[in-house]
Amino acid sequence: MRALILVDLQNDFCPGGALAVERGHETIEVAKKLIPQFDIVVATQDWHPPHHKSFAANNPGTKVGDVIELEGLPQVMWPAHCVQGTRGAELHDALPRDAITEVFRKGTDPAIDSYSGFFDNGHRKATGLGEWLVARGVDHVVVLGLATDYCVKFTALDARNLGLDVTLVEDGCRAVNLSPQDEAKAIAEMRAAGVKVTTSDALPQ
Ligand code: VGL
Ligand code: ZN
Repeated sequence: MRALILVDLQNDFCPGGALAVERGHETIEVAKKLIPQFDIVVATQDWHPPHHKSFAANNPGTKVGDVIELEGLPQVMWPAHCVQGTRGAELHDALPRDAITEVFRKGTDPAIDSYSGFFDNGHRKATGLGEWLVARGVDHVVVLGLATDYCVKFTALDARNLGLDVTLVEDGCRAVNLSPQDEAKAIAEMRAAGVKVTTSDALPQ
């Protein structure tokens, strides 16, 4: 059984948003094209409390792009984004909500970030997505969304670690690229972990 995972297709990661990813909105059209091909569609939603420790504003003396240590893990400082209950945290309006089977929220613990849709960055707590997929007989996930070099990458790698087949839809992803090579590095890392990389047109039906 296959499932489509839409990673963080939220207003704040699209142009005009608080953590806008260049051409991030172009992923929405790809998602809309693929959704009808799946019986199970999962969306992840970055869902931070206002005092989340991944925000530079909540760590005096830091600025966006700095890397600090948080709970013993390296943590990039981000602008405040995807704050619970705000417009920026909502899934993009153009997504057909009735076609999304379930939404999994992440990043709710203020002390630790959660790029992956499966676990926080320290692999301390699960979101429930893994068990939910297994309970439905899912053995293959097709992944797209925002951003390639953070939440998409860690979601795909965790899915591989859970023993799932993983296909990345490259044209359905866009990267933050804090450094210019981050997108290419992320895709190479996913490939090395056994993620198949394809395009939306080449995806087997
Ligand atoms: C993301 C940075 C911070 C993402 C989320 O969705 O890739 N990136 N929070
Ligand atoms: Zn976040």
